[in-house]
Amino acid sequence: MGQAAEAFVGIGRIGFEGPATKNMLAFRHYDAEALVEGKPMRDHLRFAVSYWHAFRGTGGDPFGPGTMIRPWETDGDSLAMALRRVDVAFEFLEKLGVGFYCFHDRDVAPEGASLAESNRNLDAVTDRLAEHQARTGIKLLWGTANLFSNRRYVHGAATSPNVESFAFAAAQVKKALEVTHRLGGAGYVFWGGREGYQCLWNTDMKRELDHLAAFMQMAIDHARAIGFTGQFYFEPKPREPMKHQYDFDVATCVNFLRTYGLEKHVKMNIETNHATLAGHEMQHELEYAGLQGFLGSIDANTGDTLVGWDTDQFPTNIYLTTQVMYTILKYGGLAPGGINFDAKVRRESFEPVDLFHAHIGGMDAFARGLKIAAAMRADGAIQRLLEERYASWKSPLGERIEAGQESFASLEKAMLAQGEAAACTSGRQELFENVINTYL
Ligand code: XLS
Ligand code: NI
Ligand code: NI
Repeated sequence: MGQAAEAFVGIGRIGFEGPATKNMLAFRHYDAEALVEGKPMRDHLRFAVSYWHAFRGTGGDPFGPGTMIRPWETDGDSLAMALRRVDVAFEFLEKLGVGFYCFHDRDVAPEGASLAESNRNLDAVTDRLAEHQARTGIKLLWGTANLFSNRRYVHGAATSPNVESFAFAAAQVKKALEVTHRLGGAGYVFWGGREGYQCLWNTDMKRELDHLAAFMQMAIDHARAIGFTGQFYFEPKPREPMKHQYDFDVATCVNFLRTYGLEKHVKMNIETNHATLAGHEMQHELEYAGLQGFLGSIDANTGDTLVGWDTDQFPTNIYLTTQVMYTILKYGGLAPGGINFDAKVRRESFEPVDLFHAHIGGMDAFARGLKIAAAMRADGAIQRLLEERYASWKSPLGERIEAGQESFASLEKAMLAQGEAAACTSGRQELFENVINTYL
């Protein structure tokens, strides 16, 4: 590994300086070693940078090409460039002070003219990634395969009507799993990409779902065969690029996994902007995954309420991060998952320093959310209000119903004797909301 030229000139290691600092290239709230509920912030949050957005994002949109100024991008999609880019990426990760990164196979290494050449490219880049991981201690939170950009995946990969698209995707995921394993990855993500449909008339949905399940099972089998013990994740998204995607939301994914007997192996990787595209709040998706035992990892970002698309913006809303961290603490944390910034700087934010501002803001927003959530839990006021709301279930009648000791007949008897149910209590939504604002 040669001595690479510095890419982010003039930017040093981002440090914790506290809320009063005037330095915008510093953390105000994220203090990696600080203890929250007895655990260092770094272990609660397990931040990861997305290789695809941070190092492959160009700022292109349907109306114009890329705008990003990246002085190190001199050599297109060549292998030499891919190797140099790894040096740049690790300089960024180290300076930012995050513990993890995530990638798709084709983010890190160029696709070759054949599968064998693509695999060779990936091996060469994996060597370089491994060297930097060993040097810095930075780890791979999860790997994945890009099964949606190449033309062969025009109709999907595991759900394609064309069998060899399925076969090629299988070969690609086999390799991606081996690389993830070699890099000690803590997890592997399945995100549908084009696994869905544009038109139901030309789609055999049952067959496609069966194929998707078979594909996942083969991936799990191969992972076990090579000794990969990381966590598998399924990442819900209702649409984009397809009109409908089979991984629509958490409830849909959980149902799919249970239907096909995959539930022991796969948890959810929940993305904020995908939750909102599905018509849910992120808190809903986290809560539902948590109560079902499927809360795995999160892709942190946010959408724009005025734009109905996956805009993948960096999260800065403290209310949102408080909801997220409160739910995560409630369900015992994310590890071996983490918080991956699946977010991109705006097309108009085209300078390298903007990558720092974006991640610092996201990390600080989550650190604040964590501190606020912990304060709420320590104080217990919300928990007490919640218990009060359900207090009637602590009555002998409530306890008997919850214990399965009542029936329609016995309940009818009780209500006939009484004539009317006891008056309902107020929901106190505004009180709950006001209490939450006392912590912000
Ligand atoms: C796209 C998805 C994707 C996954 C990984 O919308 O969020 O980036 O996280 O394939
Ligand atoms: Ni994502
Ligand atoms: Ni997304």
